[in-house]
Amino acid sequence: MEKILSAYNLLPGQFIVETFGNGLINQTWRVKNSQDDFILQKINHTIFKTPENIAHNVRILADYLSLQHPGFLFAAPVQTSRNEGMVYVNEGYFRLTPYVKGSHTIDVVNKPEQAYEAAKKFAAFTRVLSGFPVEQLKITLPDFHNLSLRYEQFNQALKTGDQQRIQQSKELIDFIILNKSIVDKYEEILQDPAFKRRVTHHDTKISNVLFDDTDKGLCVIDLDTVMPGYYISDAGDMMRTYLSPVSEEEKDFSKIQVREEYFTAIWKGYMSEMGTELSAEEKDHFIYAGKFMIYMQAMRFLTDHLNNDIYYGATYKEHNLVRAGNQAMLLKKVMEKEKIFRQLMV
Ligand code: GN1
Ligand code: MG
Repeated sequence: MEKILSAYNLLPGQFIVETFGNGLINQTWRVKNSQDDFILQKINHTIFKTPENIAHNVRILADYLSLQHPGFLFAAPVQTSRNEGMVYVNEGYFRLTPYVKGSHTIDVVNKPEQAYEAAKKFAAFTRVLSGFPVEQLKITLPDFHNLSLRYEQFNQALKTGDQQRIQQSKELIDFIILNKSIVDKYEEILQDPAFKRRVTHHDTKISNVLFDDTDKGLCVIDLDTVMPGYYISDAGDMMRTYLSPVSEEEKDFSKIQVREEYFTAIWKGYMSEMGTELSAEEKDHFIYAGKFMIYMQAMRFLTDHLNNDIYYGATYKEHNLVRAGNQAMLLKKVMEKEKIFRQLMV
C-alpha cells in the first residue's frame, strides 16, 4: 500500500484503507481520510493480460470526452506522479480513482426506477461516444463476449474437463446444446451490416453504476472491459442481472423470477438515450440481447465447473454448477416471457 500510494504522492500513514465491493475478478479498496477519498483497484493480471490497454482506453476516452462532452461525468483514474494511469508494484497493477462525492452503489435492483436509471447511464455512455473512432480502443480481454468461442470452450471442456463433473452435469450440458440456436443467431449478427460496433461497457451489472442520494444515476464505473462491441452485450447483461429479484448466487431456483416492469424500465431507459442511434434491426434484437448474455453466462459458469473452477473460483464444491443452473433457469423464464416482452417494447 505504501508503494502504491507514494506513486500518487499520497502519504500512506494518513489514509484509512478498507476493502470495498464484491466483484469476482478485481479486488477493490476505499482509501480515505478527512480530505481525500479514493477507490483503489487491483487489476487481476491473470485475466487482464495487458493492463496497459485498460489505461490506454480510459485515457483516450477521457481526452475525447473532455473535448466533446465536457459536462459528461466520466470516472477517469488519477494519474500517478509519473503521469501514468496505473502503478505496477510486486503484487501487481493498481489504479486509483477519485471517489465521486455523495455517490453510492447498490448490489440488488429492487425498484424499476433503478433499472431505468442504470440503463439510461449505460446507454448515455455509448451515445456520447458514438462519434469516437471505436477501432482506436485496444482489446483488454480478447473474445470476451465472443459467443462462438465460448461455445467452443464449452465443447473443449466436454472433452478435457473433469470426467466426474461432466457426468453429474448432464442435464445442464444438454440444455446448453439444445439452445445452440442462440450461438447461430450471434453468427448471423456478426455478418449483418445493420449491427454496428460501438463503444461498449461489457459489464453492466447494477453495482457498476453510481447513484446520488435521490437515486438518480450519476455515471458508470469499472471501465476495464470497455471495448468495441455490440449493444446486445450491455442491454443483455442488464436483463441478466436486473430482471430477477435474486442474483446468480441464489441456490433456491424457485426464487428466480422475471419481472416485467423491470424489463420495461431497461427498455425505456436504454432507448431514452440510444433510441435514435440504433437501427431498427438492432432494436428488434433487444430480447435476444437478454438471451445472448444469460446463455453465455450459464455456459461460462458450466464450463468453469467442468474445468474445476479455474476461472471464477468457488467457495463451495458445486458453486459454479449452481450458478450455471441458476442462469439456465433464468434463461427459461425469459424465454417464457418473450411474447409479453415484445408487447412492452413500445
Ligand atoms: C465477472 O468481476 P465481475 O463480477 O465484474 C466477469 C463477468 C461476469 C461476472 C459474473 C472479466 O465480472 O463477465 O458476467 O463476473 N468478468 C470477467 O458475475 O470475466
Ligand atoms: Mg467487472
